[in-house]
Amino acid sequence: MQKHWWQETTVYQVYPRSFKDSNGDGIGDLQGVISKLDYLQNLGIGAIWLSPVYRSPNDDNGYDISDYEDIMQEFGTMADMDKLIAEAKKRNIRIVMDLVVNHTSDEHKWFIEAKKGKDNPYRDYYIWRDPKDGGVPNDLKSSFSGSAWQYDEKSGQYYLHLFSKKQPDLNWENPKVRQAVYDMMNFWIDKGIGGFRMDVIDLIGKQPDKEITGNGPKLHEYLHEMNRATFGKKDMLTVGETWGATPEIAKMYSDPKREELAMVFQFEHSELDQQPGKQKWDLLPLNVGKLKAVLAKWQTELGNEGWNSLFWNNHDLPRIVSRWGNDKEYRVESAKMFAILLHMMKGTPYIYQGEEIGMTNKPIADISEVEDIESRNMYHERLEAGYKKADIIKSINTKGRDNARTPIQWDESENGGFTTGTPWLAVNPNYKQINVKDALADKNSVFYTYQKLVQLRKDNPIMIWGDFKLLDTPDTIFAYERSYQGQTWLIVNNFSNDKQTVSFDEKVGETIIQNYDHAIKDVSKLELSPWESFVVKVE
Ligand code: TEU
Ligand code: CA
Repeated sequence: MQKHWWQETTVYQVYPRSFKDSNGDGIGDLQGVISKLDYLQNLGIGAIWLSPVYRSPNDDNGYDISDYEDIMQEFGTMADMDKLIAEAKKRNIRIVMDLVVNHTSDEHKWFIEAKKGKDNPYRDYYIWRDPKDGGVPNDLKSSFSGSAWQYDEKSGQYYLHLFSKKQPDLNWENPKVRQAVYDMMNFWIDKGIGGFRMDVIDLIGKQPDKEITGNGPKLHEYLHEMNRATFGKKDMLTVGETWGATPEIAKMYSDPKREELAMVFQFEHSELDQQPGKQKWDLLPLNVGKLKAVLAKWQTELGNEGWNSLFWNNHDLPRIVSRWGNDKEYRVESAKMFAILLHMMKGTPYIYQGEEIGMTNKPIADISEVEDIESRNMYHERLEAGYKKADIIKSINTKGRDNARTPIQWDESENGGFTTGTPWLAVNPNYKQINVKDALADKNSVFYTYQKLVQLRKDNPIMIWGDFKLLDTPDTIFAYERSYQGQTWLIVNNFSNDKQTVSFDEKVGETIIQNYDHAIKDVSKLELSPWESFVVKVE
């Protein structure tokens, strides 16, 4: 397999709205990102996945785009964007743009035209259907609650929106839509970006009349066409967001021979703490044994026909240290364990902003504190359906997207140094204890574990190319080996609040990284501390 920069690098996701506000309006912006590039360079990352910065009315925080070739007013200007790309480049950081082309905003000029009538040239850019028996065309549901069909008085037809009604789905069967998307991608490629993260890309092959949304029959044909028309010859980082991927499907996207994408985000591990067949709000405790089985399967099944992306967090998921770690007694230990466990696996690691200092979920007491459209719509839907308010709030506190969207805590000053104004979403009140400034000043902080992992990746090809083998241990211990060119590393993680004993046959040498400071010499009888994690060379 040919080697690529995007296999060797570490990616950092910036959610610009919450990263750093430069002008006191309470909203993070591009100048804010530019002002923190030195910090990111110090962390060592090689690419930034930038959540959407395009012109948007912000019904879904920029995932509803009204102009793909312009910048959201609150975030700055195209000149700021060009500056960000150039300043990042000076620091060997590539900018990976978020590509949201399953849908546009209803305020996009294509949709404004399309709404004008059935014979408008843009009508067929979207998906319109006649009513059925005086109601919606079929039972398709929106991810943000309710029907996926919205009635349009003027034409007497419904349009499809798999997300909010302000996010009408594009009609990928229309070749003009596809060409318009490719032209737009080339506009950005010409600016010197490093790639694309492709929002819900597995939905573009949908067949609404058959109620097929994910993994439609023409999905891979479209992606191959996109590859050829845009980034194909440019060695870019392209990562598809694919909720419904199995390893077999992932290989279809990322087998180099097929000329589609570099890799995908798969979410199988992320759905283990919800009741099977239900929604993420229907909570279930994590079974660590299942998590190990799922991750090990993905580690081994892609072989040379695919490449993994590794992540615990993003702007849609609760923070890992609160979700599966212990953000109270063992915040630092468990945050470091998740870091080591993830970065030692095979694939390209992604760090979500704030993860590198062990930021935590921010609990809310009332729906008035929630900004996210997904949580708000679910709240009202479930209230009407008779759920108890306390249970809904519990689901939001456990799984709601605002958990990961609170502003970055830069220092101990008011609003965590994120803004001098009123933040668009309240800062987590723990900013006095958890912030970047303190993390940088403490050589034992979570930050330095991340920094070290990023550097280790640069120095040790075994981390990138080594084979993965899960070791047979009790459920609460997640242990595996990586092997490359005659060398083996042993990675041991105690996934629990309790001490654990475990033994391995290996003779071990040098310690590569660990989250406690006692020496690791003999692994034949180990007593692991809570959330202990270490990596040692096998002799
Ligand atoms: O997310 C896709 C998606 O399906 C999420 O809404 C997901 O169901 C949920 O948040 C998981 O808990 C992408 C973006 O990442 C998300 O921010 C957007 O809201 C969505 O697409 C629509 O563009
Ligand atoms: Ca601002």
